[in-house]
Amino acid sequence: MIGEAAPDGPAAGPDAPKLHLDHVRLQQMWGAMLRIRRFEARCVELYQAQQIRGFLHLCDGQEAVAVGVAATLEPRDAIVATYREHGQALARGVPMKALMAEMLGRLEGCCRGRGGSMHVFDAATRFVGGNAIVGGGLPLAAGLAFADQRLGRGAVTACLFGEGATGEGVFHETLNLAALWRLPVLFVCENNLYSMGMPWAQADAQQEVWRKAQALGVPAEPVDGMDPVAVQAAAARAVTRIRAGAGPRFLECRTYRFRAHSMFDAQTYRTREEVEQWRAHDPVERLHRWLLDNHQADAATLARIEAEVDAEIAAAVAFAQSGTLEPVGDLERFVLAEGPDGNVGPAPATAAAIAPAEAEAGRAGPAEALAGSGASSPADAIPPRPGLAEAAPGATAADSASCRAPRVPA
Ligand SMILES: Cc1ncc(C[n+]2csc(CCOP(=O)(O)OP(=O)(O)O)c2C)c(N)n1
Ligand SMILES: [Mg+2]
Repeated sequence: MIGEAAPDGPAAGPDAPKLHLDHVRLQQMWGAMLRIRRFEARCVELYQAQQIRGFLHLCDGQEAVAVGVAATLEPRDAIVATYREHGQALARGVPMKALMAEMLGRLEGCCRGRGGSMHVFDAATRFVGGNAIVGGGLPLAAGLAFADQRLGRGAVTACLFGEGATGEGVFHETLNLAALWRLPVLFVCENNLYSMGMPWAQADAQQEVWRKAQALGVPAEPVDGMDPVAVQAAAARAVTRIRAGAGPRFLECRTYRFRAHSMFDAQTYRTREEVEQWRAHDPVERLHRWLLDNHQADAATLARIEAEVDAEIAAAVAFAQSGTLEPVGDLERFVLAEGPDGNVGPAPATAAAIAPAEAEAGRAGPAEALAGSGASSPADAIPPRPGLAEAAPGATAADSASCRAPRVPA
């Protein structure tokens, strides 16, 4: 029931806090979901007016998951998402103006307009994308969490994905390693019952997604994904345990998308009746009604929040529309980084990351060096660049060796 935390599930621990939300927080929660709903509705209009191009996947119906999960995270934490990520970006705190400008492909966007709807990224809020590959975010989240763990940052990575991703091999590989190495990842599956036009009922032998995670050694529980309070309560319990070093946790948030998979979808795989039945659980409408019925808000307060949301969206659209399109001459910028000598090479972060492997490959014989390079013949192999290892101060071959054999944390 809205406003009350669900009883402790299997992912809960003895020190898990109870969730107490006052009326102000519940009103904010409603406002946060409405903000996402209206933002995306405006995106549809801009898409139809051909101001937003490419693909557009809406989370219409799934707002409670984004809002409930984001509420449990701290600034040091990270989020890894899918192509259905506008709501999660907004809930995380990616500025709406920068997000709308990104949607319109403007230089003022959070990725200079280069990411667009499916690849929203924002370093300041550790919103690590936006990923078009189903399941692609899972190993990325594990990698981030691995780095956070080794650097002792105490951060948690929330990884959100659809139930379709749990059919990918990478789901099993990632959860296995996350459990083995006790990585600080909160896995959040948004089970909206469909992968494009494929009903979950016809796709997987295990209909209860959380049991798949449980089988891989990750404590898991199902959650009402249409109730932001239930999601926040479950996520808070899980995050407490993860931060305490107990390893990953998994939530299956049972939810539904009211609109099409993307903008081109005849939706022949489901009936209008089914959509209407789910609309009775609409998280935005439901919390609105609950706030009024339980005297946690009056109509004037909710109308004021609504007006603030609309004004913020109007300002974001105006900002984006008056933004700049990147000059064609700049298109090759950021593909390769310019060095002090004006020559181009891998960007510094990439160079630092690959330096240990390059140093190692440089010492190995040709056959060994080829083995990890993906090249089929010596002619295809990229030769180690002399001097690259020195470009990454402190990076040594020993580092790369220790990366291969991580210790299980105490
Ligand atoms: C590896 C891979 N396979 C197929 C696709 C095509 N594809 C795009 S979205 C999608 C459905 C994914 O469904 P789900 O994981 O449940 O997420 P939802 O769209 O429901 O949020 C598919 C198959 C893809 N992008 N990546
Ligand atoms: Mg799905």
